Amino acid sequence: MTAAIENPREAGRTATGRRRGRFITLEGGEGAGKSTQQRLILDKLAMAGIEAIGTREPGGSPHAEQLREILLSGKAAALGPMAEALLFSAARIDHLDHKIRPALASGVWVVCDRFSDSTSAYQGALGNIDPRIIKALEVVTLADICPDLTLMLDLDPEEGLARAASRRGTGGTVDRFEAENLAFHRGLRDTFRDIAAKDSKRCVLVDASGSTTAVAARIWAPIANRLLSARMRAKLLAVTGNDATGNEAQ
Ligand code: T5A
Repeated sequence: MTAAIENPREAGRTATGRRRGRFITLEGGEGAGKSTQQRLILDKLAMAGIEAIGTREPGGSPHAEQLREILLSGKAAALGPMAEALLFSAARIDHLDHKIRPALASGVWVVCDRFSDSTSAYQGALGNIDPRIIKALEVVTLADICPDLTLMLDLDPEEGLARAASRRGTGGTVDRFEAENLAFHRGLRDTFRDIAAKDSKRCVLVDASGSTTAVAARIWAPIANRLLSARMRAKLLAVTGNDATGNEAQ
């Protein structure tokens, strides 16, 4: 027996021999279109014959959803950014343990609306927490997990906030972070761009302006190019006539 077979995780295989699921995260400012694009990615993965689930942060598991309510209502804001970072991390640990890790281990792909880069940006950079502390928190929280691909949706914050406001309509309430001023949201955009530039192996910066369809095409190209096998692309090509890598059915 070879070492690779003895250690299925290292070989990218699950214990049953199925390939480990891929982990895609969507990051960016408020109203950049992450949830919209997550739905479109899941549709396309299904067409390529890939079993995938969508999830979100904060939240995604029952206990993490309870923490989401506390965090987004602003009840934890008075405790300061460090306490908020710890609460986001606690939610993430539960989410990883109960949803993300089991899915990936069984060969299911996971598409997550926000993940650890949001803690780096919102609590770290804008909450002025020392990057070494954020890094240490990440090591403890994520352990063996790292996204295979992070799509950073880049949009003028004024446009993003306007999109979020128009979706909310007149009845809805603004959450804890959306309520921050424009300077905060501009700082966020810079921080996400910075994260993408520093970790280009994992991250792709995507222009999130323009129509939903135009953004979806920009998003799908790196997924197809980086994560899809030839068999998956062929299936997509057969179903849609286009695999988004420049190939078209004859
Ligand atoms: N947070 C989160 C932290 O501070 N630290 C952390 O560690 C984590 C994980 C989460 C909040 O928590 C903070 C960040 C956030 O403030 P949330 O409600 O999940 O709160 O907030 P967002 O993730 O920002 O979700 P939004 O729904 O506001 O933004 P999305 O998902 O980026 O945007 P989406 O897809 O819902 O679209 C918004 C509207 O725009 C339209 C949609 O139809 C919708 O109406 N739209 C477009 N319109 C025109 N053109 C396009 N291309 C469009 N795409 C979408």
